[in-house]
Amino acid sequence: MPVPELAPDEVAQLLAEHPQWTLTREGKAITRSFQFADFSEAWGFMSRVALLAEAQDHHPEWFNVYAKVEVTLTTHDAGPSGGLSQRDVRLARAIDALV
Ligand code: H2B
Repeated sequence: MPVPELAPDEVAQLLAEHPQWTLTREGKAITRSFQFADFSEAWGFMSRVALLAEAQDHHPEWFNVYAKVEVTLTTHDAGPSGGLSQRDVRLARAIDALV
């Protein structure tokens, strides 16, 4: 089901409220890097994010190596070919509340 893409002022508000996230993929996604003490902490974080993602039916793209986790949020169903939506705002907010 198509989801509305964020308007430019909504993207600006997202970045202002979540300064650790940066725009990527020509403004179609946001990304944040997390550094933990070790793999166990990183995996614990990923497990908690996975539960949030399932509850929100909105799933991150991510990369993990040992204690580092890079999270990218985008909405595949937004606009004609994917982009940012309120689903990404909601998940970014929930992830930020975890750390
Ligand atoms: N996650 C992300 N990142 N984008 C989506 O468009 C998306 C999703 N769609 N998780 C969901 C699942 C969709 O396929 C279900 C059917 O609502």
